[in-house]
Amino acid sequence: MNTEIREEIFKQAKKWVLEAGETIRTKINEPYEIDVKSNANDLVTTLDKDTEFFFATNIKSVYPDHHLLSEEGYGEDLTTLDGTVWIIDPIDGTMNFVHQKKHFAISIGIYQDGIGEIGLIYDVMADVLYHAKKNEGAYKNNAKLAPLNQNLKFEEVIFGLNHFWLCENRLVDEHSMQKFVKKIRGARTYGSAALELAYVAEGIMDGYLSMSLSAWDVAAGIVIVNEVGGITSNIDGEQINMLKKNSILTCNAAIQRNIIDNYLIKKRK
Ligand code: 2AM
Ligand code: CA
Ligand code: CA
Ligand code: CA
Repeated sequence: MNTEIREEIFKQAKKWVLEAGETIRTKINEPYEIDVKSNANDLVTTLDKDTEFFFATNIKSVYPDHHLLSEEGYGEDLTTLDGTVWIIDPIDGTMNFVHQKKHFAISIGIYQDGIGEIGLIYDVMADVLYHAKKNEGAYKNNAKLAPLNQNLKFEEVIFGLNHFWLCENRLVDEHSMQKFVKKIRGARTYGSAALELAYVAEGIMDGYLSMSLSAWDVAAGIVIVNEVGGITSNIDGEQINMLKKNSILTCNAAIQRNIIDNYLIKKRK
C-alpha cells in the first residue's frame, strides 16, 4: 500500500476508533441487552453490535470499495483477502466489558491483499491507543515501543494464557503445559486477545497463547507485534490463515522454538 494512502486511511481509522470509544464510555452505565452466542460464556451486547454497525456504515460510505471482516454480522463472508480489508472486533473482551466495565478493546487491522498495513488496539476505559503501520514502528499513544529483547531468558518470561491449557484438553498435553508455567517466571490471563497482543508488543508480557481465535481477535495485534520483532504462528509454528479459526502463539522470537518443540506437545487424534 502506498504510504500516503495508508496515512490517510490510518488517520480516518484512528478518528473513528476514538469516536467509538467515546460513545462506549458514555453508554457503559446505561442499560444494554446481553445475549449468549455459542455457549453460556460467549457473550454479545447491544454495544458490541452498535459499535460494529458504526464502523460498517462509515467504511461503506467513505471507502465503498473496501471490505469488512468482523465478528458481529455487519461484515462480509469473505473467501479471499484480496483488496483492502478492514478486520474489526468492535469489543474484544466482552466478558470483561460486562463484568468489569474495563479491560476491553476495539481492535482494527487493515490489510492490503493479505498483508497487514495498519493495526489499532484501543483500550477504551484506559484511553490508551496502541497502533502500528507496516515498517513504521509501533506506538503506545505517542510513545514509540522498543524492539523486543532478543536475548530473553526462558526463566524470565511472563506469558499470557488461560487455564484451559493446563486442564485436560483435546489439543495439547496439559502436563507439558504445566511444566511450562512452572519453568517460566509467571503466567497471566487478561481476557482480551487484542490487549494481550498489545502487551506482548509493549514488552510487558513475552508471549500469548490462545486456542481457536478468529481474524478479528488478532489482525491488529499481529501488525503491532511484528513492528517490534515479535512473531505469530499457530501452535505448529506455521503461518496462520486469516480466513479460518487458528490457535495462536505470539511471542518474542527468542522463545518461540523452545515453546513449540518442548511444551506444546500435540495430542494424537
Ligand atoms: P471476544 O470478547 O471478542 O469474544 C477471551 O479469552 C478472549 O478470547 C477474547 O479476546 C475473546 O474475544 C476471545 N474469544 C474468541 N472466541 C471466543 C468464545 N467463543 N468465547 C469467549 N471468548 C472468545
Ligand atoms: Ca465474542
Ligand atoms: Ca475477540
Ligand atoms: Ca468481540
